[in-house]
Amino acid sequence: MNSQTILITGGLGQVGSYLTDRFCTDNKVIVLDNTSSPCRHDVPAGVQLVVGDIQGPEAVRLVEQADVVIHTAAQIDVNRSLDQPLFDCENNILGTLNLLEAARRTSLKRFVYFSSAAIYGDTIYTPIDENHPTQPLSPYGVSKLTGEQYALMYHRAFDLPVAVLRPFNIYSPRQDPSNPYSGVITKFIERSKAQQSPIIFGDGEQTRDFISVHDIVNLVQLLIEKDEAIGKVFNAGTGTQTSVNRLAEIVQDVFDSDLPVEYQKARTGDIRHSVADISAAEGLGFAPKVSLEDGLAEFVAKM
Ligand code: UD2
Repeated sequence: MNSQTILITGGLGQVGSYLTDRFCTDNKVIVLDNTSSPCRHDVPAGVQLVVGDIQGPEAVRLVEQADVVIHTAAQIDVNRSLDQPLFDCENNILGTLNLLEAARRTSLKRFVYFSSAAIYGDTIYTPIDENHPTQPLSPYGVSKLTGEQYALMYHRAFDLPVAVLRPFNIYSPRQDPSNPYSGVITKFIERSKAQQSPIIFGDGEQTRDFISVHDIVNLVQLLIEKDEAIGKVFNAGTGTQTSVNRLAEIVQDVFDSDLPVEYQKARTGDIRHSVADISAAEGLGFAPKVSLEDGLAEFVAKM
């Protein structure tokens, strides 16, 4: 990738911070972040940090300077979206639209939009391909889907070179453990560190497609480099489904723990099975590289 000016919205967040780390060595990276994410990181030397909102005029100015926009900034808490749907809508829909509208007047090389597997809602069939019905179960799912629709419409109507990513369950050691809604991997690791049993909601036979943030970064790089990605949506998963019971076993192996697992009542609305069909991403040359075992070992190495 030749050196470019890359604007990363949400560049202090769990995913944005890894994108910043990867791209800042060969590019000029500008991070726009409102510092609402509890996962804060030192911005690497040479990266410009602008504290501000994606809905504001500052965001417009920064989009105008960029060759590439990677838009990860969002209200990401599903439960908060249920409590405050207007807040979710303003951040995720109006914020995205503000960036797209600024991008429309530029000659951007790529606008990468971070959507979510939450847009699919209940699983009708597995593996979930990009044509699977979209029936979101939360305002968050609706706002992510609406953002996608706007982005793809800007491609069709205004020729904006948009590419859309639909991540499944992303994990990384930078996910904030104090957030009650952080992912199951972070939860299991935190409890194992404290020598407590993992808590499993339900029978543990529900499955997820857990993808390391490093594989997400690799896929984003392909979305920027490959023109075939323009105007398309891509699941970001590994194509492998892992049950929560199996995950607990792997975490316990990593921590060399034999504490019995604790079972509690299943979460209301929990999806039973989720696994991505990643053929579209594979068509761009994507292949997930980080196994769950290796990804979890990285948590221990960072302790
Ligand atoms: C993921 C996303 C969420 C939303 C949703 C849409 C993450 C962290 N969350 O929720 O933002 O997009 O997908 O479908 O990626 N579990 C336990 N014990 C725990 C914590 C969780 O058993 O201590 C179970 C939980 O009931 C679920 C599974 O683990 O069956 C995964 O839970 P999660 O919160 O990591 O992610 P998920 O898929 O519910």
